[in-house]
Amino acid sequence: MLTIYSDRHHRHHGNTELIDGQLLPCFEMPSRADHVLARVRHVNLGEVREPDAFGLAPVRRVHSPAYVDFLASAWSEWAAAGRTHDALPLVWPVRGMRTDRVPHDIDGKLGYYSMDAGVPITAGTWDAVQASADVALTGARLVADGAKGVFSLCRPPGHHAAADYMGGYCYLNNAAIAAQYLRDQGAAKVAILDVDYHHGNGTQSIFYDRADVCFASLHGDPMVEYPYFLGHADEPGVGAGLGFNHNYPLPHGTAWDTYGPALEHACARLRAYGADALVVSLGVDTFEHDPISRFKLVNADYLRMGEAIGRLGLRTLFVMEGGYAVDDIGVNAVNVLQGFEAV
Ligand code: Q9C
Ligand code: ZN
Repeated sequence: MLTIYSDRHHRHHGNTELIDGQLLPCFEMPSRADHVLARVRHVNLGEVREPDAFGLAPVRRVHSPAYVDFLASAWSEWAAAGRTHDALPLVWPVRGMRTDRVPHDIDGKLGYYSMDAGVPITAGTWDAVQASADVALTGARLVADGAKGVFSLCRPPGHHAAADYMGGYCYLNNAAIAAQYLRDQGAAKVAILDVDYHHGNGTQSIFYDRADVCFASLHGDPMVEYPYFLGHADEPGVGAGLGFNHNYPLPHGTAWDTYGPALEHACARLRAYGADALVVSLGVDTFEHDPISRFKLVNADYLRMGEAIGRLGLRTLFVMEGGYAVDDIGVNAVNVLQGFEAV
């Protein structure tokens, strides 16, 4: 399988994350992608190729112009305000507050365009974020041109980012941008399967009212897990999109005996949908030793996961999302790809 990778992801390296009341080093760190790339090379998965530059037009097919402009200028506005540490949001417009006016001040903008504080913006973030979208788009073009399976080794991840907000380590929604690109290249129907431990709230919200992209997600139950405010089973889609959104909230402690049947159920939905192509949001934070997650999948389960995806028989783009057990992230992600290829 071909892997698309850019080392420009190194330009995004946040310093600190507020978690459990503590300021800790960011779990979403550059070594994550380095370990996955090392594993791709170790098992000779296939050629590793640099992304092409697509510019912002395919990004704007998914994200609002104002949000893209915000991302592009956030660091320079932050630096112009005299700040030297990472830019981070700290106040949000919740129930009853005004969202019809975008503040002029960078602190107000950071809150307006985010859902949480897990999104440090550094001097190199926008460059890395654009490279990550290009990695997804390059893979999508290869799939559109007929490739059976391609791995877009994206970093930073994307599935928490919606049309006009960032969150959960995500800035641009790489999987959504790729899915939209596949549509624009002629695929009538695109399926998205999100196996990251966390609900793909951004992807769901982007396609929630659409029938041309069907979204299925397996994740920690939002009653007890981030992102808390989306991802329940009773979110079927709206309008034309009714019936094209499928959530599988699963309890803490979920192991393969529960996960496998849920995955088969999700795959059956996507099979019935009759997609022309599949995008997989490939997070491996479902792993038993993931430091911020509560599922119990083991290394070999990722081979089974890849086989189940492979049995769909669809042209498939794998887009890297989460996974924070750095020592195992490469084995687990590449196991999915090898399971897929073994079908
Ligand atoms: N107690 C992705 O996997 N914080 N994002 C969770 C856990 C945010 C994860 C706190 C996790 C975001 C792409
Ligand atoms: Zn995740």
